[in-house]
Amino acid sequence: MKSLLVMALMVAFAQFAFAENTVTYGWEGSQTILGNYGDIICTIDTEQVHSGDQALKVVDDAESGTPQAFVGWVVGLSDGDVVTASFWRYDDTPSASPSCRIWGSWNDDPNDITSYGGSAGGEEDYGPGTGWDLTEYTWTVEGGHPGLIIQVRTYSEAGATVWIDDMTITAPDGAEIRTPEYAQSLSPDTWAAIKATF
Ligand SMILES: [Ca+2]
Ligand SMILES: [Ca+2]
Repeated sequence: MKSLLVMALMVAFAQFAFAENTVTYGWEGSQTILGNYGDIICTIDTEQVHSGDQALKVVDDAESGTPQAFVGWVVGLSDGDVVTASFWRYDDTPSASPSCRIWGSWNDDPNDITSYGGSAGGEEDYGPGTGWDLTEYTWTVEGGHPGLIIQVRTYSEAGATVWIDDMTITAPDGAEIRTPEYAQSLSPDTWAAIKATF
């Protein structure tokens, strides 16, 4: 009886110790992205939708390079923490551009999304390019970076277009998961100042 109690306590403690926080975002409101790097145009769109009525339309606006749309931002992380993110992506050009990947970069200031701490890597797979597919990647925090930015990277030329929908981000309890909705929680002045830095 006593050992059962101990086991129950151990299970309860394990659940507490590994508690996770999961947030989803489906672009059903008016917020598009948290920020960007390079020339990329993001709008709320209804042409291709995975679920609900809307998705994020991502248009590469750069002649070369890999512009990035920042769709998630996790702060309050410590080394060893694990963050998993996924989203559905749409492209209908198998083995050819346009295509996109889920990628990450480290962020070193929870008040500044432009604070770049280096690439955090991502999922190499471009997907089948036969419509909607789910792409996912898991990062383990290292190097003392307190934040992670989750990106859509496009690999194509100006005008190439993909769609993104139904993002899920899981992080340890205690970390704060910010989706594009986070922009609404800031005062208009603060958000205008952040946007002006891009
Ligand atoms: Ca949606
Ligand atoms: Ca493609």
